[in-house]
Amino acid sequence: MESNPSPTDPRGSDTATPTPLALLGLGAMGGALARGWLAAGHPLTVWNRTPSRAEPLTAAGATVAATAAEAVAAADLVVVCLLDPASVRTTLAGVDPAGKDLVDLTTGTPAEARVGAAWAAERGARFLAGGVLAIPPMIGVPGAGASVLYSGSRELFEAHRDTLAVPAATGYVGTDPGFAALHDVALLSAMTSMFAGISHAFALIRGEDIAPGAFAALLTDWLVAMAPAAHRAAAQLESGDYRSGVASTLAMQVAGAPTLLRTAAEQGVSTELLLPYLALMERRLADGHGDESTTGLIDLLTA
Ligand code: FVH
Repeated sequence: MESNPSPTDPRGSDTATPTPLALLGLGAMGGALARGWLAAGHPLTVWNRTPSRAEPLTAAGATVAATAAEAVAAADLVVVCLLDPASVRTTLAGVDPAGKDLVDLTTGTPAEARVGAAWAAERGARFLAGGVLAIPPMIGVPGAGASVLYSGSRELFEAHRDTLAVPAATGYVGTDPGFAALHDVALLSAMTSMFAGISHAFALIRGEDIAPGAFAALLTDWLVAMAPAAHRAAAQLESGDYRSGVASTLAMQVAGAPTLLRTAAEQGVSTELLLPYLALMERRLADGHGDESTTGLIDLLTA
């Protein structure tokens, strides 16, 4: 585990020494990355399965390769940003990556990233996996908050960190090539549950004389105020003591849950997003942990 995986600030568009690189994949994300490196003056060779997607980049200075193999041959640093691990396998089949520094930003599972790393190692390439924490419009925009968490070859990361930091801030989370994906998916999973909560909250107020915009401001402030719960959970996981510093016990939260359900019923809103979490809380309470925080639910999920 790295001591400080928090992404560094983006280096900006003009501080990295121009480094030739190749990019496979010019979808929404790949295209945004390409524009970031080109704007910063990095010589860029691009390849995309559908060649027409590369055309707009030629005006910005990109060299278009006819094949993935040709693109890989064009630079020591090769970035891959394709739809999924299967498309990466298809694209790299028959490509010789020997001696290359391969950076795969394609979203996948930790195990899939480890398979990619093994594939690269068997062929004499260094490998770094990256989990992109951004949507395309954030890429290359200072202050927009785009970041990429990397894991795998630390030597590769150190050698190219300035170039990698051009389109998005960088963080390094360990030598295990699966860790970038694990961090990425863990964060995306938390985001998914947050989106579920936002959906339920808006469903409750829908049809009432409440302005969604005004409610959104309250909701945002509330979610930000509650976010430090992650640090409290971390401290309890590290200490193993789920009772320390508990402000809202599990018993209290289970007691309050029927109000959430009755309100949903009054408003004609489905409880399908709430019920799985409430059921987990009830199970933990039934196991005799009413005086703890909800950190113990993690024990149930991993049992
Ligand atoms: N866009 C986003 O909001 C998210 C943000 C977080 C990270 N994700 C991941 O980034 C990867 C690329 O996503 P994308 O947004 O660029 O995706 P698309 O615009 O759909 O472009 C897909 C590219 O992959 C190529 N491709 C698809 N299948 C194949 C294949 N069998 N062989 C070769 N290339 C393939 C596709 O080519 P084409 O359709 O233009 O010919 C695009 O270049 C992804 O892992 C996200 O989860 C983005």
